[in-house]
Amino acid sequence: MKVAVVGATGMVGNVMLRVLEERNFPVTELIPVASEKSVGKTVSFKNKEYPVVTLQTAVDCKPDYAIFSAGGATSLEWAPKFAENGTVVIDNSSAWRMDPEKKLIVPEVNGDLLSDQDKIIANPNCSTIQLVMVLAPLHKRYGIKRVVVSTYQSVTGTGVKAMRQLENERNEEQGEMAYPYQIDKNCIPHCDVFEENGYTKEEMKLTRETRKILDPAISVTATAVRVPVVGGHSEAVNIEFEDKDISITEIRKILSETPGITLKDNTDTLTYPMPAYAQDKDDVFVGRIRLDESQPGTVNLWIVADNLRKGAATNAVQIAETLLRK
Ligand code: A2P
Ligand code: 11C
Repeated sequence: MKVAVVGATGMVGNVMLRVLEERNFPVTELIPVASEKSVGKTVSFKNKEYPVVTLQTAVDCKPDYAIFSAGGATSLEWAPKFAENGTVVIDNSSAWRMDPEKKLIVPEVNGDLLSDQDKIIANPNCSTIQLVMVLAPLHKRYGIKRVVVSTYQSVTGTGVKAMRQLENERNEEQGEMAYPYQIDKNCIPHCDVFEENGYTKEEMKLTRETRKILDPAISVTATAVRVPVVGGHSEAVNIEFEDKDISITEIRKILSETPGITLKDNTDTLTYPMPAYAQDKDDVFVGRIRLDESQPGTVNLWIVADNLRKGAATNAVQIAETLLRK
C-alpha cells in the first residue's frame, strides 16, 4: 500500500507514523506531507528517512490511502482532490464528520458500515471515540436514553503550542500562549470555539457525533474542560438507560468482554483509570462503575484514553485496516 500521511510533522501525524509501524500496516511506500515550510525536512519511518512533500506532489503520487491530520481547512480543500484521483481518505479533522454523505467510524462500533465505495471517511473527535466505545455495548444491552458527560482534556489535544505553554509555565518562562489563560495549576472550561448556544464546539461534537455514530434518539449533554494533563482525556459520564433493570455486575462483564476496552474497576485495590497510565496505550480504560442512587436505571462511570492514540491515530489506522480486510 502507498500511504500518504498528511500532517506528518505534527503531533498526531507523528503518532500516526508510530502506530503504522507498530501495527505493521503493509506500507510499501510512505508519502509524508506537511506545509510548504516543511518541504526539505525528513520524517523517520521503520528506521528510514523519508522526505516531506507538498500536498500536490502527494496527490500526483496517487496513494492508496491518505490519512489526514492537518486541520479542517486543509481537509476541506484537499481530501476531494485525493479522492478524485482514486485515493481513499481517512480524515481526522472535523471537516467531514457531520456531512450526511460521509461515514463517521469507530471500527469496533460501526466498522461494518464501511464499503469500497467510501472515498472520504471521517475519524471522530477524540473525546467522542472513547465515549462511544463504552456506550455502544451498553446501548445494545439496555438502550441508552440520556448521557451527561464532563471531560478533563489533555493539552496534547490542542497540539504542540499548548504543550509548550504548559512547559513554559512549569519552568516559569515566558512564551507563546495557546490558551487565553494559564493552563498550569488551572482548569479552563473552554475547549475549541464557542457556538451561538453557549456551548463550545468540543461539547457539541460530543453531542452530535455520539448521536450520529450510535443513535439519534439518545440525548447527550456535555461540559468540556481543559486540564494541565498530558497523557489522555478523562470523562465522568452519567448514563440513563431505557431498561431500568440494570446490573453493575453485568455491565462490568459486558465491558470487560468488549474488544478495545480494559476494565480497571476495583476500589479495594484502588484500581481505576488515569491518564498517566493510559498514555501511549491503544485501549480505552473504564472504571468507577456505580449505580446512580438518585434515580433508577442510571450509572456513573469514568473513562480514560490516550487522545493521540485511540482518540486519533490508532482509530484512523484501524479504519484503514478494516477497509483492507474487506
Ligand atoms: P507543518 O509542520 O509544515 O506546519 P499540529 O496540529 O501538531 O500543529 O500539526 C499540524 C500538521 O499539519 C503539521 O504537520 C503541519 O505541517 C500540517 N499542516 C498545517 N497546515 C498545512 C497545510 N496548509 N498544508 C499541509 N500541511 C499542513
Ligand atoms: C481537543 N478534541 O482535545 C480536541 C482535539 O475536532 O479533531 C481535536 C479536535 C478535533 O481539544
